[in-house]
Amino acid sequence: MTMNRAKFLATTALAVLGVTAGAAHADTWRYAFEESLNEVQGVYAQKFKEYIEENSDHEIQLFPYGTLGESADIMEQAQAGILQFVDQSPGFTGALIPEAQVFFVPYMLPQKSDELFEFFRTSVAINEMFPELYAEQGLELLTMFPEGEVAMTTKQPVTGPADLDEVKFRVMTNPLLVESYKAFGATPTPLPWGEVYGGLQTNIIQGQENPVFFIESTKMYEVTDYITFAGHNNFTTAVMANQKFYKGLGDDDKKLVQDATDAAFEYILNYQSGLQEESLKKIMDAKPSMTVTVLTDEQRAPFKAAAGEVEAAFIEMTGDSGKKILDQMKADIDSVSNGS
Ligand code: 6CS
Repeated sequence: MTMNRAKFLATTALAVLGVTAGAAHADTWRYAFEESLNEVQGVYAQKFKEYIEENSDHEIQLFPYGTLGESADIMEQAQAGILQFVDQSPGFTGALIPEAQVFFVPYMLPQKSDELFEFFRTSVAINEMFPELYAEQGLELLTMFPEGEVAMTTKQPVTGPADLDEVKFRVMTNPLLVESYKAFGATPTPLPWGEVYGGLQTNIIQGQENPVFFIESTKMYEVTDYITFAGHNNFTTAVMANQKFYKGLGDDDKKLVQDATDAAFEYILNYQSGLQEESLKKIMDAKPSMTVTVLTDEQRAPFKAAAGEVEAAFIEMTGDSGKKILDQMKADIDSVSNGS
């Protein structure tokens, strides 16, 4: 057999297998997240999928909340390489990466959305320091993005910490959130998401916090009567890839994943414009008796005063490494707040 014929046969065999020299494989990648398809994480994931599929032969399979378990389950699956991509919020990552709890120091993140978005785009802590910490857990941190201001929903009115006395308040399974709600005067109760609606219904817990879109879509308003804005935080989430998978990608696929991440990031920030107002309106239409309160500066003051205590607890939990992240976050926030 001449070389030309051998080459012809080999090329034909590869073509039959769907492989041509230099072309990328068409793979199926699995991506799980903590919300449903039409909630913020799901909208982000759909945009990511759309970008990947429009710009390559790869396919993304999406696994919304509940299809593969709770947040802790999908994280384990991503670390094990069963999933290529996962969205897990720092609210659940605290046990694995204690520094990720920094997002629960109250009143730290900017409140104005343009400053908040610019902070997420430019933060050295998020874009340079956190990736190293996630890498230690076998994860490639692709992005972090905000999902909206968190509001408390409770069965009784809240105008100050005294109103949270004896209130069993559900928090994500995160030691610093426990400290935060202790400092706010409540009895914090860490629970996975799946237990929250039933817990409120049966009065095992009497309060919880979440962004308004989530309070609406998950019908938290059915089992609570008051929504209170204390302005203490914005819900942050994070998207990661299994690191072994990511490192094994060719340069073109790595760029594809990065570009899809960036496209979905900008999309999800725009998507959130007006979302809180729309969601509040839907809640009020569904339950006109719901009471919505935006605390005044004076009413917020005692919650703000608790922030120092929470920050001290964070440093105690995380030591030098946490302090460096906290200092960098503050510097990143200052630079967007000062417009420099
Ligand atoms: O509170 C929680 O557990 C959930 N909240 C949001 C906004 N997303 C996912 C998370 O599980």
